[in-house]
Amino acid sequence: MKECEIFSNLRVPCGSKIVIRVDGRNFSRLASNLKLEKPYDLDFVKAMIATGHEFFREFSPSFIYTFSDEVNILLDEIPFKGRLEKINSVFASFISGALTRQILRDQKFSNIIEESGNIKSISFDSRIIPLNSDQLVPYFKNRQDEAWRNCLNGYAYWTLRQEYDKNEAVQILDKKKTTEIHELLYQRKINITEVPTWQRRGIGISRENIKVEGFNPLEKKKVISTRRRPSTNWDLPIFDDEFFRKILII
Ligand SMILES: Nc1nc2c(ncn2[C@@H]2O[C@H](COP(=O)(O)OP(=O)(O)OP(=O)(O)O)[C@@H](O)[C@H]2O)c(=O)[nH]1
Ligand SMILES: [Mg+2]
Repeated sequence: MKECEIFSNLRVPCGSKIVIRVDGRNFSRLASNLKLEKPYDLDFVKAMIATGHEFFREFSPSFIYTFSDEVNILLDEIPFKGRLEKINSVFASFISGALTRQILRDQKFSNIIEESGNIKSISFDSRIIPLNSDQLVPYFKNRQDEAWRNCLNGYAYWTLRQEYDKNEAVQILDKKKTTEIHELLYQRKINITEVPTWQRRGIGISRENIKVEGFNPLEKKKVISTRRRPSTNWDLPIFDDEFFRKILII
């Protein structure tokens, strides 16, 4: 029956970089079940970041970019001989498993789960985006624009929900321009341009050179060496060529 496995030969194009983007399935329900803070829950965000670090240790990507329930993974070296089904399924299941573990490790979340006794399993969808070198920065800029839209709309929606019900809040925001949403928030004492950078621009994980102190037993003295370790950037700039030149070459 091997001949029925008709997708098993699909492979990513040779020579291109790839991004794998995983996105949480029905995380609006998860957010409600876990009683996440709105619009941002720092404990949930930390669980997503810890998941990213676990991914880094296992698969050594070049860069991870995350906001809300999505994780963008940039790979230089294509794993599993480029087999599409294998990459998508392994990565999505790895992220689901790792996030589940991180959530269960959090005392607040595990209490909520225990009390409700009704939390559905976490799952992610996954897609592969082959990119040539000219498309890499525009891709990440596009995701960062989405993070910003998500931030603006999230603040606007949850702020209005303090005064209105769901339908009214949606209706008020319908077809509003960005400047009008800024104004709406400003009237309610929220300056959206001053909320934490990670909420507006998302969070990155990349390898950084860090100095490590060691001991040389032959010479009996301290030595400083440089290691490359994954590091979380909570204060990303607006993505540009320069940013990617630095993180991908250093
Ligand atoms: N309250 C809260 N919700 C969050 C947070 N991060 C992600 N979410 C939720 O995750 C959802 C992500 O949006 P989507 O991916 O478009 O929606 P989804 O419900 O996951 O639906 P599908 O991806 O289509 O399965 C948001 O709508 C939020 O409900 C957070 O920090 N706090
Ligand atoms: Mg989702």
